[in-house]
Amino acid sequence: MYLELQAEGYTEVNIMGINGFQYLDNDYHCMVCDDPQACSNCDEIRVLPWVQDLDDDDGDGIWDDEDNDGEPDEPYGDVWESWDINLRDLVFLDRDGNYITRLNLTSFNPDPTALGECTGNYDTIKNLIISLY
Ligand SMILES: [Ca+2]
Ligand SMILES: [Ca+2]
Ligand SMILES: [Ca+2]
Repeated sequence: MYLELQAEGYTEVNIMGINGFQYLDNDYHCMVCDDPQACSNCDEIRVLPWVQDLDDDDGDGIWDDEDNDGEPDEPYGDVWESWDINLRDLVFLDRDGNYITRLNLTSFNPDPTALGECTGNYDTIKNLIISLY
């Protein structure tokens, strides 16, 4: 969708992923598909940026462990916590960074070939992005 929007002239649209802090140690290679040969559910390297949320209240770029127990002081990262994020939430911001809305992709399959009640989800998302442009 990102590449489609770019090709259609919506060159200032940005889409990025923010990995949950609680998934810090999970393998991310299939998510970003940096090695398509190693992953069965992706065919080509993905172009969207993928960043990692942290619990980093002191802002030093390292997750907080003030009590030195080797465990994070808070279970959720700062972005996921402050935005009350659930896994697979897709959050829409306008070009000024204002929150517009969100939907959850677990129950809203964005696959353009999706059938049944998911038919059209891809276009719904794309049209929402274009309406915010
Ligand atoms: Ca925090
Ligand atoms: Ca820190
Ligand atoms: Ca700790």
